Amino acid sequence: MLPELAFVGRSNAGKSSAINILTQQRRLAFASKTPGRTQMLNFFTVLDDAPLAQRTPCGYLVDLPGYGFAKTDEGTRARWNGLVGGYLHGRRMLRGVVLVMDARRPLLPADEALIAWVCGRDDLDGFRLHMLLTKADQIGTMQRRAILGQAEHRAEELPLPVSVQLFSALDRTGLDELRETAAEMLGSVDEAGPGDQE
Ligand SMILES: Nc1nc2c(ncn2[C@@H]2O[C@H](COP(=O)(O)OP(=O)(O)OP(=O)(O)O)[C@@H](O)[C@H]2O)c(=O)[nH]1
Ligand SMILES: [Mg+2]
Repeated sequence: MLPELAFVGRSNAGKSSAINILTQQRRLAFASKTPGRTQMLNFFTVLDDAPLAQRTPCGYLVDLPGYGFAKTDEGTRARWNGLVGGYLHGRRMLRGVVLVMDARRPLLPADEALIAWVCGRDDLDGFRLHMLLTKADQIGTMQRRAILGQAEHRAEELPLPVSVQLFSALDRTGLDELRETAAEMLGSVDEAGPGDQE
């Protein structure tokens, strides 16, 4: 069994886009303009950074359906709780969660509910949370600073190690940082970092 890193967040936050950029498999995670597009757990294999022919899988990035989109009915919500909630709570190979939030609207009640869900895991030992403030291309420098500060402040209050960063799938702001953090969270830290080789 390989370690897993789950991308969670509100619908339309940019989870699939972040995974696409990270794995550079543009169409695999089905980024979409329609909120609620991702409906199942999608697993993407991460390869180690051995020379090309010798690469082996070292973990999975897991693209999860979003929560909190407007048209959610009871059935959809129950399905989400069962599928995603069950996965986040019980999955032993899950090493951490990347909480993807639109930098213009971070830490909404649905995000806080997700944080509470993660903090309720039986096994928080070695578990990490990474807040990915995405669509940073949509805001200016001052706002970026303020939002980063706000998220960092919230991070300090939580009972597990939390890191925070700005990101944009559009202009690739923060891509290296995300790549390094994902590798660390999967436990495959390497001086060079995966993806540094051509
Ligand atoms: N400007 C900007 N748009 C982005 C960025 N990342 C994603 N988007 C857009 O936001 C929309 C939603 O992106 P997705 O990656 O499909 O979002 P998701 O979180 O996977 O959504 P669900 O699967 O519905 O939960 C798409 O129109 C993307 O093109 C970004 O960094 N900047
Ligand atoms: Mg998606």
